[in-house]
Amino acid sequence: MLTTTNQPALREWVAEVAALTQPDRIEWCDGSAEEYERLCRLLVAAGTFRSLSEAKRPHSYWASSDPDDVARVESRTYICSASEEDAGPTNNWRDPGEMRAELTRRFEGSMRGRTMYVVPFSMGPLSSPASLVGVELTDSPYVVVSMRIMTRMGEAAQRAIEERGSFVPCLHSVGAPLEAGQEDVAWPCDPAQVAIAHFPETREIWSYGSGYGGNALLGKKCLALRIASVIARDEGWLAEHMLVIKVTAPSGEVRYMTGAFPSACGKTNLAMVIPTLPGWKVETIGDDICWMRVAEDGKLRAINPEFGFFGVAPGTGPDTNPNALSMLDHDTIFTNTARTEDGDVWWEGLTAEPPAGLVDWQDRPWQPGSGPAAHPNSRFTVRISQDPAMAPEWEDPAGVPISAILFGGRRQSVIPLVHEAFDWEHGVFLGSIMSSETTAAATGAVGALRRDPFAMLPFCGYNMADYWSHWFDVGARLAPEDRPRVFYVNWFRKGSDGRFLWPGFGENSRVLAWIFERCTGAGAAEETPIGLVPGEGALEVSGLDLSPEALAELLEVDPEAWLGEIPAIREYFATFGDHLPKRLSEELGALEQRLEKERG
Ligand code: GTP
Ligand code: SPV
Ligand code: MN
Repeated sequence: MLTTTNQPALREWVAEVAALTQPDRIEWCDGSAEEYERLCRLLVAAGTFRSLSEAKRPHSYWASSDPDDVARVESRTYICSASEEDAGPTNNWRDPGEMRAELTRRFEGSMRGRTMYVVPFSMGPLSSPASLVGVELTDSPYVVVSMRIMTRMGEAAQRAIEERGSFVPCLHSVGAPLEAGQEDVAWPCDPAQVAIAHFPETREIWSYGSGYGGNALLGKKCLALRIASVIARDEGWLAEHMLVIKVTAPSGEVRYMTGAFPSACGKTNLAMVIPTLPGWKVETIGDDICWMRVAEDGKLRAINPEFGFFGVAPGTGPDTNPNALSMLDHDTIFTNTARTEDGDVWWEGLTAEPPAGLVDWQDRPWQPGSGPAAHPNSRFTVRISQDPAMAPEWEDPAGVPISAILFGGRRQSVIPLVHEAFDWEHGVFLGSIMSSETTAAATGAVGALRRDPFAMLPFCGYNMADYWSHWFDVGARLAPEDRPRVFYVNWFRKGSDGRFLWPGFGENSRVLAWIFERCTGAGAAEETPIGLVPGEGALEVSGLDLSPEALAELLEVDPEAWLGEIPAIREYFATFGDHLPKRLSEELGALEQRLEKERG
């Protein structure tokens, strides 16, 4: 077991935080299997974990959170840059000095009666200079075991930190100190006082009050996206909320693609999709976060900085995502799913019929008709290595060269199944006007349409308009032939009966095949005012149970409906004032003109 460090900055910071938060004990985590086992046993004893049946799902656990701590809390997520303008109109800004003072008060004594764990971790392969290393100080053993799955955590990461002499400090407390003799609860937290604060200039993260997901596993959204996006802006690369896949055509030719879809809009599913189109193969590089750099060979190359998946359980079934199901067979932590009588887990979509004798995500007997048994944002935490579809090169520190970038979201109308940008600049425009119906991945309304540019609305650590400029700048450093093609997909268009028009999941491979062929020059496209759509017969639909009318509706570009979106986009762009890249207003004007011409 590690006991301390020769790294003065780390030693001092740990001592400082311990003096502030007053834990009973400090434990340095080495990331070993023994440590993981011990903490899981401790979580079982505390009632946070239940062991699942060894026969059904070996070495797996079920946790049920506090009902007020079930998702990311965007309204309490702050970017504390020195200037408010740097955070921009899409972020909650707080003055760094004031936030620090306020949080210092909250953290004072917040770990009393608990253990403070020192969790060194690396986002990205340990050997790679492109990796970012951090240390999370947390009073939650649930966070520690989750971080061991989600990141490269422990002794080797600590050595890397000692060699580099720097790290991103990530302070986390569930905010539930225990007084002497006070009994603990299964899921300690302080929902009323949640705050997830980022200090971009000093590259620090302070998270208080929540033990769930992106609020608490600070390597993921907080470091690998919000802080990393700021570092990427300064250093000339891209930190993105994107899946990364390797697509192999029947010819054996390979292309790599990334995809930015908002939370709970299909990244994990597309990352491990099994194509229905014969001869095609898709393998996973990453399912949620991707970092891209202009490499020495002139290509835009992507790595996945994560080590695990924190994926949405509901909807994961044998017909939708069989690779995920086999990956979840063992060594998985489930949070807020339902539980079966025989010591297994269940969620909506796992089987057509719920098994008898379920308990719901709050550990109460469940009756049909009483609402979902699993929380809609219930999730699995599992090592990437358990995904049977991982591409062998997924940990290559050089990254994979990207040929196509997909944007997407949930839109029941207007947006067609797929369209392609005319060029890189138009592609950046498509990313900037993305909108999607909200999901259970964040607290608040579900199904409300909102702008979510590049699927980064909750994750961009600086002014969104400056982020768009940054995308233009990165594109300008790529030779035209090395610029990835940009596409916009929508699996979620609905017919007049309110049902999804497109079967989705494995059938999405048909769209991937068209995108692939656009990249190799083989795919036919037709020009519309919004971009290029598959030409007559270019989208392989044979064998699909899809009427010609439904297909027409899926690919329809209605100029009237699109013109209807323009004023809202213009208004949205105006909120960025003079930070808005001029090119984006020009793209908007050009789109409007093309639409008016089409309407006649
Ligand atoms: P985060 O982890 O929150 O970033 O989400 P994600 O983007 O990885 O989304 P995920 O793949 O977990 O999918 C979220 C939900 O959308 C699940 O319930 C899926 O079953 C559903 N879903 C994914 N792909 C499709 C699709 O092609 N069609 C339909 N109808 N639903 C889909
Ligand atoms: C998301 O909300 O985009 C997630 C889940 O990937 S969480 O890690 O909770 O942010
Ligand atoms: Mn995500």
